[in-house]
Amino acid sequence: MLAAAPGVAAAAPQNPAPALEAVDDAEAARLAERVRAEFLHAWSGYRQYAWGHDALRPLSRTPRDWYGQSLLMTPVDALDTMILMGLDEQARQTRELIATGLSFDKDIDIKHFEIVIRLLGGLLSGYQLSGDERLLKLAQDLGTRLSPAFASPTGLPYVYVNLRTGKTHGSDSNPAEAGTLLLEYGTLSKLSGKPVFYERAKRALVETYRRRSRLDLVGERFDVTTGHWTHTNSHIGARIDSYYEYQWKCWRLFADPQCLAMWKRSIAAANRYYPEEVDGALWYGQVDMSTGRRTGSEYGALEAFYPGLLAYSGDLERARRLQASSVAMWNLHGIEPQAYDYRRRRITQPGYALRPEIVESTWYLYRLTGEAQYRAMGKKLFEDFVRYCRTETAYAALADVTTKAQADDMESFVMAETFKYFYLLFAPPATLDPRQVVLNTEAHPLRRTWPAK
Ligand code: DMJ
Repeated sequence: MLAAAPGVAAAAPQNPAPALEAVDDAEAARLAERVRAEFLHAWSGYRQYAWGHDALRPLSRTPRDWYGQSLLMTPVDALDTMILMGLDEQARQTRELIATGLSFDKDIDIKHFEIVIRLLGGLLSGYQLSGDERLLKLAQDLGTRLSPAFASPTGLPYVYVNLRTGKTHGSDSNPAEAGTLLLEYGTLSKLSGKPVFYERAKRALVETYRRRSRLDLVGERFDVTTGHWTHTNSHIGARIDSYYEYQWKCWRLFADPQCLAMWKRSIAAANRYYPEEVDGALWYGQVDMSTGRRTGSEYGALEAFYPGLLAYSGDLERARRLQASSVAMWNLHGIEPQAYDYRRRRITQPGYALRPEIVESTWYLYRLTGEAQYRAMGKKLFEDFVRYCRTETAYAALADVTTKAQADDMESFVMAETFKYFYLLFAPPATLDPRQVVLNTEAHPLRRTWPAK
């Protein structure tokens, strides 16, 4: 019996997964072409109905701007995907739109974290892939305008900053928002020769880590002015997820030994306290950061990034097992929910926001193990994704994975991440080698072009 509504029992995901046929290289090449065509389908919808705006609302076919004025969120997020896909003409037009049409001199209070991972990350990778200096100039201007965010009594960044005045507000923040900044600001430092960007972002990560419990766990929310925890739930999901990701990736990109030291302690604690075995399957749930006491058994679309991170950092065994659980959760309804209670076997948040994390993990696992099962898995994910989320105009989120009712939303990360990871999974390996570049949390590839320490 499949769940009909949130809170209704779903089939057990421990049922054996249906056998998948291997994808050979010729089929992979065809799939890469299909992914490219579907990316173009979504892009043409954006072009036709939302050109110059932040995003497309795919059902009403209307544009959406996050702050009333556009920051070209979708074009900046999409640019490096176009370059990697060899969509040269689309990439050229998009680069021109950004270089001539994007200005940060706007009296708007923007969300620091989102703008860093999407725009700063996208401009830097766009610059590295195209050599267009105008993108680097925009990144420097943006980095400078965002910098007041760090001027709190603790060095933990405020949530909002005004792009024109530098005025900040919002002190209710979390480890993901404070700890997922260093790849972007650090790269900006290396490319601009201004160490201050690196230093501020590193301090934010260190200040978060410093506040860990004696179990080496962090909580879900803190106040940036006092530095005190306000919610002590600890897990790998929303508000914490990429705090782990950046400790490892900053070691990879910058060879900063402090990042490696933080990573080692953090990941050891995460792998000790979060996992649970249920009917032979491995899941990661919630615990209290101070006591390690279990507080919840939810796993979902965001948590599905973790197998990829485990694989990337060399822990293939855990990665394989947790990926099997992610895919089992996906297969319950042919699309994963935002959150699933694996003990009660209930969907607790039924939406699907076109999220990339499960595809991201599939790609890392395929590239790092070379095992055929991951390309086959990716093919199934892609077919389901197209079946349920494609619209006449573009792609739409699902309001409920059990009914497949669509929602009027196509986040820019679909263009930056979801299509990119699908493409990379099927494209020739030389398109992007995870051993040579580091992808930020929005899948913008960053390359070390500066001398190693
Ligand atoms: C993206 O903006 C980033 O991947 C972030 O780390 C988490 N959420 C979305 C995608 O789901």
